[in-house]
Amino acid sequence: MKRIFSGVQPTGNLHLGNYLGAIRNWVRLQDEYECIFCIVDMHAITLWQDPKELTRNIREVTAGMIAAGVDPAKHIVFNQSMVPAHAQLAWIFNCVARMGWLNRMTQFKDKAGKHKENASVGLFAYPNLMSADILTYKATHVPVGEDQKQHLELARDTAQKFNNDFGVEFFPLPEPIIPPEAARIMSLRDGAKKMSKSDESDYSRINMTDDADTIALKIRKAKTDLEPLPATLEGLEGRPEASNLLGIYAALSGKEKIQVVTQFEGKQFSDFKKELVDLAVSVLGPINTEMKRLMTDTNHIDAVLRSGAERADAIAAPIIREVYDIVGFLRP
Ligand code: AQP
Repeated sequence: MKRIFSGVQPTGNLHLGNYLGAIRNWVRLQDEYECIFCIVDMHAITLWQDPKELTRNIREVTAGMIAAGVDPAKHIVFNQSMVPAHAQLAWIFNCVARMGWLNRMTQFKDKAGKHKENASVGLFAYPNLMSADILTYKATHVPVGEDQKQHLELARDTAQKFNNDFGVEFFPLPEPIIPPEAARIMSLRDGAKKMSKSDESDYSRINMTDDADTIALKIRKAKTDLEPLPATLEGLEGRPEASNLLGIYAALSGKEKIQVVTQFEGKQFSDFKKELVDLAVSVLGPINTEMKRLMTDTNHIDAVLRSGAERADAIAAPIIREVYDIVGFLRP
């Protein structure tokens, strides 16, 4: 069976972008693939995380995934640091991948900002850990958004170089799955920036933990322009905030963006926003309620993660043993 690996960082609350851009697609892929869904806590610490917050976020992200429809009984859900294979293979890949490859990664440039000398080594080597995440399970497919394409290319290059260096056909070259309706959700405060967990302003995103009143308030306060809504998609050019809000409506309703443009042609934002609030609350409300219920029983969440980690380890550990043999390490 085709195997998927996909991950989400426990760097804060899950938000609408994570849901529409990733988790909703994971739920759909569960029927067709054997899925490994990972809360990538080791990636999270490439930027400073408060330890107590990190623990809470690992549980909350798990609860959010399950509340959204990820099935931890049928598929594997666990946090990365519980399975040693990720770190073990990442080190080997640190020695396979080339500095030049990592130097070209745009996400490092974005996340390190102006002060690259002060960035952690982990942030620079992050793509090698991502390659290890995928290849330690010999995953055949990886669902990717636009922003992750470059990392998947690197994973393929690393797998290929490992195979060439050691003269083996060991790692498969993982294929991307680009979801047909991959939505890229932008900040509610700035249509040019993606909605992000680490944005300082909580008004920039709709969290999956937000209640109906908070969702309504954030949508009411979302940045817009002064024009009424246009009649065509071309009319959204140069209007990133309007385009984003209509895109959110389309993604939540399962409609094409053009249909939504036609539906709200000539309307004022105040009218459109009321409809968007109703829609967002109707989709996110049940997820929110279930997430809160799950968070009242952290023992259950921890048990889900432990069971997922055991199953993940059962796949990864034999692969790592083979890798060690290929590399020439003596092992216990
Ligand atoms: N705004 C977004 N629109 C669509 N998809 C998004 N994803 C994240 N933001 C958006 C997708 O969610 C998955 C998990 O992302 P992640 O947590 O691993 O890292 P990220 O992409 O860096 O997400 P954030 O929220 O921006 O986190 P921080 O602020 O910590 O960097 C991925 O599939 C991602 O594409």
